[in-house]
Amino acid sequence: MQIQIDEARLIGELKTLAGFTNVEPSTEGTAVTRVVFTEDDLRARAWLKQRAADAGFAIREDAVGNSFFRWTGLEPQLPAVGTGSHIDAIPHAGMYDGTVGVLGGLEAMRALKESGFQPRRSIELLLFTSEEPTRFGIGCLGSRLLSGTLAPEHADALTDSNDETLAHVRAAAGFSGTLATVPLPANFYHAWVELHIEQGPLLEREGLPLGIVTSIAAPAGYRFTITGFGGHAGALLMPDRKDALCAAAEMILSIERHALAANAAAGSIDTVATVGTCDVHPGAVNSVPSRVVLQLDIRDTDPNRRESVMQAVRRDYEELRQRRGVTIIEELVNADAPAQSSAQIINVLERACAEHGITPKKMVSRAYHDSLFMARVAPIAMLFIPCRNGVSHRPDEFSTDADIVRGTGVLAAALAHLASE
Ligand code: HGY
Ligand code: MN
Ligand code: MN
Ligand code: MN
Repeated sequence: MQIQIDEARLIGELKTLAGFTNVEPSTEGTAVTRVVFTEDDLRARAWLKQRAADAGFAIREDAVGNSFFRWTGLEPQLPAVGTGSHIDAIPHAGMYDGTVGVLGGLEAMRALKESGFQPRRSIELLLFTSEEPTRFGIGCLGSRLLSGTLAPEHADALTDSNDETLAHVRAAAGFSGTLATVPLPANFYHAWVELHIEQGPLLEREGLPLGIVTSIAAPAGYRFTITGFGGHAGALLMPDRKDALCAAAEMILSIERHALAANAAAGSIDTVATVGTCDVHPGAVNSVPSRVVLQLDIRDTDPNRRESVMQAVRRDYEELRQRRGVTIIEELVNADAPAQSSAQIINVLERACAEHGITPKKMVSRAYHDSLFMARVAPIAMLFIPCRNGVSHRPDEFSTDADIVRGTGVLAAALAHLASE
């Protein structure tokens, strides 16, 4: 089935959405920062709701701000077909991560409706709250709650860098009510498909227009607080120091060393580990750091191998803790299982690709997505479009209009097949 996608409308909406941001224009590309529940996020949400209302879709928002835009099918009592993604963006990011799945999903539904297609099952577009970990330290907040993977009381107690709780921030954003109402009932969705940029280089490198995600790697997050003995950079002599930043530096290199060793031992590339933030206290040039907080993001297609890297890191930091006389507190933020796509949904995506003359690449998603948690409550798969140089989470993140339109067209065909089942 080939559906006519309105390219001008879709690309125009992507550019409009990119305008809801609060960073200075960047020379590298279209820089976007859109942190959950900030003014920019709320304005973007209001704009999107209006676009969905204009298309005649029914709108629902849950207690954490997950938004549902439903095209009611001929048999509305049947489990619906879901698609969607996120619009929140980490600081100084690009304009395509997540937004292609939300606006591509909206366009796919509109184009199907305008073609006269009538779905048997309802088709529902989702906008997930806080896919990025930027504000509350954990990714996929909305889809974790929808899938019953995160306890509501734990979620509401999460705090941001101003020490404001999710409970307070979401209420101020207009999302009140108990989070206990967020988890989806069993079999709510018949199928789930997310369209997303690859955020890696493989499709572009192989000259392929589309990928089908067969599995999503398992992400984990840890926070380490290292406390030493600080003081005057001139007067505190070296033998008397317990420099927390020097200890942190050893930890960061230990994490890198063990991730590389895991890959070497397995002859794989599937283990990745990143210390993306390092908060130094007091952070003065002439003061020996007394406390450092590191945030570790570690992922692997094999959660057992991911855990073996953590065990090796723990052995290292136990030794350095004693040698340097510092304390090290490890906090688990999240340790998630990987997700497998459903063979049935993969088949439907392959069929939709074939109808567009495309042979897709089967691939692993090393980035996590809300689909990682939707896989807990529905059969899922994902469609990837290429992104230039594999770059993402940077202003120079870029996908061509043609790739975006092609991915949206294939998504529309897949939604039509799934909604007719
Ligand atoms: O980090 C991720 O994988 C996602 O882009 N938030
Ligand atoms: Mn992202
Ligand atoms: Mn994303
Ligand atoms: Mn993601």
